[in-house]
Amino acid sequence: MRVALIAMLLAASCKQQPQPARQSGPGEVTEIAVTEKGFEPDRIRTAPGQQVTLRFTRKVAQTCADAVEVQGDPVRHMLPLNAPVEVKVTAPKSGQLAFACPMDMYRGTIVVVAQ
Ligand SMILES: [Cu+2]
Repeated sequence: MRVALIAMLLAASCKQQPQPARQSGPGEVTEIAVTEKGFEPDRIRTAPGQQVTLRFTRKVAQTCADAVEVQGDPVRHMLPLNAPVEVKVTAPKSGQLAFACPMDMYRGTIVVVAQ
């Protein structure tokens, strides 16, 4: 609870600054489409240690990205066509967290940005 509160306060105190386009805040869901180009967006910024919900929706039938795997998560999340699948991840304290299709051809990155 305390961590969530601090995260909310941090988010509130940052309101004056221009927000990056794909910032994922507390409790927010980040929509990620799977298209012929791969994951869109493929870069999501978030705060250190933030819980992030990624909602993947596969929009193309012919793609090898019919599932997604998140670094450090042993679960392969299947992505049925046009059916949103929510994947909860916790951002590391710094650095990045990668996600990719099972063959590691299409990739995305969650970038931790210190607030
Ligand atoms: Cu692939």
